[in-house]
Amino acid sequence: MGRVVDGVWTNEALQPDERGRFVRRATSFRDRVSADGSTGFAAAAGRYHLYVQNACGWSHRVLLVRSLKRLHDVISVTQAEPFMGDQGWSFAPGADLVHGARYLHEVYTAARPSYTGRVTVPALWDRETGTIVNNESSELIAMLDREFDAFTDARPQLYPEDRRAEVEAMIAANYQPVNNGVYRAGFAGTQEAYEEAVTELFARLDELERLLAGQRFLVGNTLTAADLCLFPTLFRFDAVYNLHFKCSVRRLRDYPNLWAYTRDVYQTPGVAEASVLEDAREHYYRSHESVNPRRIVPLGPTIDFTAPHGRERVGAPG
Ligand SMILES: N[C@@H](CCC(=O)N[C@@H](CS)C(=O)NCC(=O)O)C(=O)O
Repeated sequence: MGRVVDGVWTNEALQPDERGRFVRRATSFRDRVSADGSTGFAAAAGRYHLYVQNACGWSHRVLLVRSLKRLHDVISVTQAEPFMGDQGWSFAPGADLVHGARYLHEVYTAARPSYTGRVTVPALWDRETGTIVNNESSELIAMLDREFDAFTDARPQLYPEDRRAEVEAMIAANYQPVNNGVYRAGFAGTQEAYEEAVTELFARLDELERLLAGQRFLVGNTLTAADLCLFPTLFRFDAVYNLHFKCSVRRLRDYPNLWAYTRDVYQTPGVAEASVLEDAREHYYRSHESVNPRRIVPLGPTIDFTAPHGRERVGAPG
């Protein structure tokens, strides 16, 4: 995993902080697309292009919202290759419809020639101004949910007006212990940093297990953005994080409510088609040389996300 310094790709290893903890840097493209164009980036069909990889949980959130909002014909997508090598994310020949680039870092330096920082997916490219608008998944999902309604008939309420604050609070509460927690465990440089991350991760999963005994989804009984933010981590949990990142205190399948809830979200129309576990296995086990130097991909476990979840009546009145 390298980064760009003053517009030039440098291949440097990821460094934990002085206590061995994994520290995620803030992303640097933070503009917004708006329905009325007041932000300088007006929502439009065919104007924006998403760079993603199915393996990446942050990309997965954005692909889920694009799928549920049925924005397939409005926002085009380039999938990077699942394996991330010395030059970071790369594209199969011809895959990058906008730039014809070989590497994602070329797209970042096309946006900002003197860019310094990491080169991450997801990233939203604007064909009109020739730049990356935003590369922060939590902001991208809110934009896709709110700003493109003129271009789709799909109306899922991912941030219901009366519960928006609760949805945002739930997303924030799961971010550090769970979504980022698996990375903090997997990329920890000391035993202490690893244990801190894993302890917080499972404490939060235990809390969510209790919460989901009484309600179908994270914020009440309808699916919201909070579920689409948690789901990518749960979807990868047993196949990747449990083994590769040593999140091994319990498996997802050991949590009856969380496991059934994960199947329930998976079986929501639009979710399965945007969820590709094979790319995740290929990416994590093969790309992270520091974690898995021989790049051996484990066989199994086989996980059936299509098994009946039985959660239709959870939280329902009567
Ligand atoms: N804050 C970003 C994080 C994105 C991110 O870290 N993506 C990973 C893939 S899962 C990446 O591209 N990593 C490459 C790198 O850091 O060099 C978001 O949520 O969108």
